[in-house]
Amino acid sequence: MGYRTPAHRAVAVKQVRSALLASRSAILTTHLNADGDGAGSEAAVASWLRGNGSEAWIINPTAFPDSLRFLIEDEDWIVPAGSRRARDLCEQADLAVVLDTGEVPRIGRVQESIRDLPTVVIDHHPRGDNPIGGTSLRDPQASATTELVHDIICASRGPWNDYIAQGIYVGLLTDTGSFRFDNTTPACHSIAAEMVGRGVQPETVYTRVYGSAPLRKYQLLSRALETLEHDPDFGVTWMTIPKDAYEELGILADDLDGIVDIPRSITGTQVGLLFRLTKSGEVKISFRSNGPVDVNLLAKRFQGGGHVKASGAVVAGPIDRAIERVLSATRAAVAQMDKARELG
Ligand SMILES: [Mn+2]
Repeated sequence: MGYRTPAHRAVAVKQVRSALLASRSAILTTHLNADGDGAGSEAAVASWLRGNGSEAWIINPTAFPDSLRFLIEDEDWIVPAGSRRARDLCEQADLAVVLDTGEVPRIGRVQESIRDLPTVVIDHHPRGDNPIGGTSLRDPQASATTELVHDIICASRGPWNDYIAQGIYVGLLTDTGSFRFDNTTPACHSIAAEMVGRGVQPETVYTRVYGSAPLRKYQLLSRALETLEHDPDFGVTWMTIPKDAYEELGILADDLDGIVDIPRSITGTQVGLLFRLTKSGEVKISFRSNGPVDVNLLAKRFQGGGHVKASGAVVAGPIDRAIERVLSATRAAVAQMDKARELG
């Protein structure tokens, strides 16, 4: 049973492919705090465009995570936003490619740099309130943005290389929680299999992505676990990253990857939450759903968003007040869902 690009996205795949192939110099970007799918998409698109003889540069709104640098074929392609070089490259570019988000606020300061460029969006998030314009390939049915990137590269028959295959694989791996979440589709496994056939080594990739956490991550986790709380009546479990530990240990944003899966994994949990105070004194919330509660809708009530089962938002402090507000909205969402199920 071979994989084929689903018919409903075939037209958009071709439009985006044409826009990409017409570019001589493209700026690639992704959402704040790039994850495996954002960085994997950038890695694959950059190598593919370079393989076609175009220039491709990666300019992200926040620092490119050190733990994902191995994905990029040539680290010189990564240019810090706000630098003189970034400005020059944006001026010379003829296209901006936004990956793994389609919303203006999610690309932060990069929005200003690419304002005058034609834009292509490749994304699998549900459309939000502030969409980026231009040519787009958006499909929430895709398990990861790299699934869409795969379709574009297939529609062009390559050229392939190891970095393209690895970037696509890592997007699928990380966005499905290592092929566990319900966005793990036959398509996702077929494409992953194809990438292994193209030379990706699952164990090597696993070790680089998950098997080499800095000690500080677990030191932080042990402090955070002391805050773990569970409300059995509503199936809500939450945890807070202690601010002093965060600072003392020199924690980086990507050290927090996966920590929200702990409250989510407690028996009886419908919604898992992680709270963290940011440098600017706001409170960042990660939402994870195990059941029918749509945490994209829930996060939207706090001007955030994401996916049905994984989303985020940032609200004003102080943290105790933020936790109170978010918990009460979460309990209400669970109660509403339980009621709908009783009636249904
Ligand atoms: Mn993604």
